[in-house]
Amino acid sequence: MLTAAPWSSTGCAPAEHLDGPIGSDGHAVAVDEPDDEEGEGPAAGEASFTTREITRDLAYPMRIVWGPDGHLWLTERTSKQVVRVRPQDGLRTPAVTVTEAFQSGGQDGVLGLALHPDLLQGKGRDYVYVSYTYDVDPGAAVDRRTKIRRYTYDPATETLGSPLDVIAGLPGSDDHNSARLLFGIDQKLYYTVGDQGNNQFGRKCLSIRAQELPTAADVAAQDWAKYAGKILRLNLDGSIPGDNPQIAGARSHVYSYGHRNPQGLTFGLGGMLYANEHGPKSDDELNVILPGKNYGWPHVAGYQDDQAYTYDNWSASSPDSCESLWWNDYTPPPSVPRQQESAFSHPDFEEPLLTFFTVPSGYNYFDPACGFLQYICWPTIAPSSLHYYPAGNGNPAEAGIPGWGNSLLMTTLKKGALYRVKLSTNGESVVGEPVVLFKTTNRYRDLAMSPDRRTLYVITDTAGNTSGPTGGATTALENPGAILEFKYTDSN
Ligand SMILES: [Ca+2]
Ligand SMILES: [Ca+2]
Ligand SMILES: [Ca+2]
Repeated sequence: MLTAAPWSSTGCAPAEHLDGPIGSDGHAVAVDEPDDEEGEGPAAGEASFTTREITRDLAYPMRIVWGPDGHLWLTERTSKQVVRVRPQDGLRTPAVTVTEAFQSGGQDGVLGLALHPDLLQGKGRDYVYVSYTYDVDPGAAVDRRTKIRRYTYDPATETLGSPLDVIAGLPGSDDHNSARLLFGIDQKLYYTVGDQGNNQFGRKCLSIRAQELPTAADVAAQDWAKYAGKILRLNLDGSIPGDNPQIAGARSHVYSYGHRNPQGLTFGLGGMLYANEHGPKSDDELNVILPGKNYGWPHVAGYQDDQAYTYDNWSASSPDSCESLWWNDYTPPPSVPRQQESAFSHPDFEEPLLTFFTVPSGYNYFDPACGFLQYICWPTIAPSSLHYYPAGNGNPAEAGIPGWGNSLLMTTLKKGALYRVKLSTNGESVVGEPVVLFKTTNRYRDLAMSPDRRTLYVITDTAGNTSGPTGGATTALENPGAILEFKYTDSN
């Protein structure tokens, strides 16, 4: 069923949703950017797109990918389903319910999704990979872990069956699971594991393990507890690739470490791997991921600049025990040890390519406009996905959207927007300022593209907090649990 959005089919979102200048007819005016290296002219701005809500009221969609069957494949976190959606009319076909999945909190359930590139290619590898949290405590208590499972798709019944566990016993939490699953161009699985939300809120007395590395004994015992705050690289059968980096004397699934909450992961030109991750109050990061490198968390947020971040380790509180303390997001009690970023030193430390956003020390994080939802007004934007937008290589059929070639696209939860970051020709640096597009009163969770890369599909959270249409914070989402279509039209 096609549900019309308040702003659908007009080819123009209401002015209050747009960042750019508004023309006399109320439509946004494309903002010219400097020409890119290919001389394509100005990059297409949001005035060049029509918008449409394909469906809504999905059960917290987490991942959306374009399938070879012309359908959009999604995970729904709270229904525990993989669902296929026909983009023309929003028709939904559930492919499987992961009954073993456990979901009770705000960030657990059925999460990651990756399609094998041979899916529906007649090669006998109709495989779909899914990640989810499950409960290993047989009693009333809950003890989450995460599993990556492979299913086989049967096009006759349009269902996923023959479940086969790729890896089990990964860290699992109700917070900061990250859980982006990517099928690599090297036929490996890449998977992000967040810091589990430790050292904050209700988990303030659990230490962050992002700097802890598995030993050979851990690997032999298949003890994956130290995989929190890591990006993993796995063989398709779950084993450890022989060419994974040897870090601190042991080879494991760990590809990179020192991560907080990396929700975006994508391959760029020449196989370069990029990730983004949520910062604390400042310093969401965009990183180039290199094997064996240390991305600094929790000792460093963003650049190692001692600006507006210190590592306050609640679990090490003394003499007052952490359990006796009240959580405070701004000024911890004096018993909590505080470390400046400059106190950290590591030969494999990598700084980010870009931050969203770094603020000076002494920055006042309190904004009365956000009331009790202060975090919505913090400088971070909560990047929720990352997608490489390739250049067309001179082929007009692959030209995509003018000026967008060799960019990274990232969705954000706060401010409900798509950020487009132009890369340099070698992909190792950023060109100009990020461009903010398609801003609505929603939480954008992930993005898929049509094969011609001219139509973008964005999924939104079913509920939650985001930036209000005129600033401040709101819980009133415009398109809850929706797929929004942004279709490029070159008629402008
Ligand atoms: Ca239990
Ligand atoms: Ca970092
Ligand atoms: Ca910093």
